[in-house]
Amino acid sequence: MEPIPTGELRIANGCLSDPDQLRARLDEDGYLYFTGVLNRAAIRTTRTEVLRVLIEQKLAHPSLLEPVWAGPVTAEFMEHHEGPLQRRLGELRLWENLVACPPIEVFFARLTGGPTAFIPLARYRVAPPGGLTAIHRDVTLNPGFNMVTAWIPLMRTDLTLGGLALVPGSHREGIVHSGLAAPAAASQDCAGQTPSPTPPGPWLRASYKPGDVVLMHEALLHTGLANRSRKSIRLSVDVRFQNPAAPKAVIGRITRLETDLIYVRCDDGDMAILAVDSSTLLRGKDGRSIPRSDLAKSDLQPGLRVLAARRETTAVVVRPL
Ligand SMILES: O=C(O)CCC(=O)C(=O)O
Repeated sequence: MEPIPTGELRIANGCLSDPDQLRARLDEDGYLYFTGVLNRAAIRTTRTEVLRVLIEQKLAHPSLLEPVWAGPVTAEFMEHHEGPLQRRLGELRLWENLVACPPIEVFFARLTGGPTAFIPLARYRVAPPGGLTAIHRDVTLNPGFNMVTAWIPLMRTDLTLGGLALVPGSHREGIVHSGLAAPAAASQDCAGQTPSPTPPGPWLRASYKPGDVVLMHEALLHTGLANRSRKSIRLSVDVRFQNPAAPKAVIGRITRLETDLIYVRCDDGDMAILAVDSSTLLRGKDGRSIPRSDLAKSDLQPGLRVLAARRETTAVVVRPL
């Protein structure tokens, strides 16, 4: 069942100049909600580019002013169109350009105390009428990165359009790493994780505007509420970055496999040798988890680009990029 939000997110703008207060609030609530802090022109550019692709793919009516759904029903969209859409949006490097926009880069750098270590785990959320995102914690299928998610609305998002809702403090509940498989490629970052029944709240949300951003602890329970409009599409993007103290994510191409070892030539030129043990979450191209005994015949083969988190020499997660 979909949660019913009973309150509003607490605005953190007042703490922006106080890193200790920001850290304390993120530790306490598991989220930070800032309003009107991201450069609106850059947000508008991202939204226009996303909408252009939706129009190209015949999923939106051909008007760059308003995102109006022209695609199939949600289930069919998720099954057949979401994958190609994400791939196309990925090729355009929209989120990379967004966070590289100088005022936005400066905003994040101020929070992280230096250049922000974004990882390629971003996701464009395109919610057609009826569309929602299952309740989940980002860490479950992507453990080990020690990351924060930044949820960025690309348009005004009121209760009718749905959008992000979360349970404050839920990051402190203790996490179950399910190692669970995602049942389909469509929603690789949350499918298969819906706790049932709906966890008790309180669930909080806000009426979001372009320029707002919500930062979330990786273990915070959250969801994308259903888009209850008749024809409008809800657009947002979520980007993720690592805690500056975390071991740097491994990003590169697998060059060799040995029993319980994966060799990755990293984009920065380093060679990472990742040990695989019973705690490692190996994921295939469809998001499903791969039993360690199946590694040699899995998607994780030499030549494949991957993203991995490690604890010392042991891989926590290895997944295709
Ligand atoms: O926008 C949504 O639908 C949900 C966003 C989300 O789940 C996330 O940022 O991890």
